[in-house]
Order: sequence, then C-alpha cells, then structure tokens
Amino acid sequence: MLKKSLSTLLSVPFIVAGGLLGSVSASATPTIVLNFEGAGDQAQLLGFYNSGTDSQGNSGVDYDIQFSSNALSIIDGDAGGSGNFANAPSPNTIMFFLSGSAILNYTPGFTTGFSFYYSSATAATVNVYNELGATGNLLASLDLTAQYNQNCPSGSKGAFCNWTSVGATFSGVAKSIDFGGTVDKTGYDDITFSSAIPAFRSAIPASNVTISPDEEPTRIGEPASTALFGVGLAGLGFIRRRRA
Ligand SMILES: [Ca+2]
Ligand SMILES: [Ca+2]
Repeated sequence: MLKKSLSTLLSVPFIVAGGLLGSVSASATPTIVLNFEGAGDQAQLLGFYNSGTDSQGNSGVDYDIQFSSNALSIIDGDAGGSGNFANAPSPNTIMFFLSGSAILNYTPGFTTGFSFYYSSATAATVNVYNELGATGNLLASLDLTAQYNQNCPSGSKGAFCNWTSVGATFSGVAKSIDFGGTVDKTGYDDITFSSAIPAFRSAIPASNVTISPDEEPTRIGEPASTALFGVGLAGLGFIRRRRA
C-alpha cells in the first residue's frame, strides 16, 4: 500500500501535499534487487555490489552494498557450480552465510520495506534495524520456516528446492539486517530493498526453470540431507555428478 501511495506521490505531487501521507517521514529509496547472478561459486561477496569484486574477481552493479567476509555466493550444480538447490527465483546463484554473525550492512539506508526469497533447513527470524551492525531500533522482523524440501515439483534438481518469498513494511530508514540463526542453514535470493514484495523470477532464461521429467535427477545425497548448507565447506563442495 505504501509503495503504491508513494508512486502516486511522485507522479502527482501537488495532489498529495498536505494529504494522507504525512506519516511518511523518510524519502522513499529506490528498489534494489540483489539476485547474485554473476557472483562466483563459493565466493565471498565482499564488494561485488560496491564497485569492487567478490573474492574471485567478479563484479556486479554498484549499489553501495558491502558484504562482510562471511557472506558467500554459490552457483547451482546444474549450472556448473557446487550448489545443491533448485527453483531459485533467479537461477543460478544464491547467497548464504557459512559462519559468523550473518549481518548485512547497508550504509546508505533504505525505506518502505524489505523482502527476499529463501530456502531454509531451520526456522529463524530475520531482523531489520535502523543502525549499522544490527543495532538501534528494530524496524521489522521476518519469520522463516524450515521448508527447504517441502512441496517441491517432481523432478526438482537439488535438495533446497522450495523457495518462499517473505517481506515486511516498516517506517524509518533501515541500515542493517541480521539474518540471525540462518548461518549454514539457509539460502537467500532476490534480496529486495525498499519493497515488501521481492522481485519474482524476472529475466530468467526459461531453460533454467523448466524441470523435465525425462531427465533423471542427478543424485543429491540422502533424502534428509542438508548437505548444501549443513556441513560446512565440505558439504558445499559436494558436486553433483551427471550420468554418462
Ligand atoms: Ca539444481
Ligand atoms: Ca539468483
């Protein structure tokens, strides 16, 4: 609702002057979507979205977003990487945290809302704060469920095959996100700033989301395995093998 109202504000500012939007205290920031495409396999994201590179020398759009060293990208095994997932909203790369505090700082700040897709082997809460380093006031909380392998389409090629969107609106300016207890257990994609609704499967080659029942899924470990995120780099290094 807020996003729509602000769009109206931008197009016909004189109409809403002194109107019902008086409660909006911060200027709306543009929507930014981090889809992690182009980042490396098991790379530290670092300056990938900050005019720098990830730990493997790849660079993305400059959004002034600097990642801490424990935020990693991983490419799906079906795209040549070591990831054990399927059906991500923007194949073939996602983000996860392997260790540490899993805090993402966004110094310029963002308003209105926050959202993303996730696939998780644990229930957790993601919190948004108005100061860096997960400090200051709590602006929003997003609850995650352990759904990574639930209700996946038949033939999904990867253990983490359920990607669910979650989002929240808030007032004020947010500057950090604490991904909480999701270290080593949760993948993220299409992380969206300034919108409570994440980008949905935009600009995805159809070949990356089509699941063919005729193609035998490659072995992805035991049914209950959470190998992709569950057992550290050894698990992350698990590379799916194609049949000859
Ligand atoms: Ca896959
Ligand atoms: Ca992606």
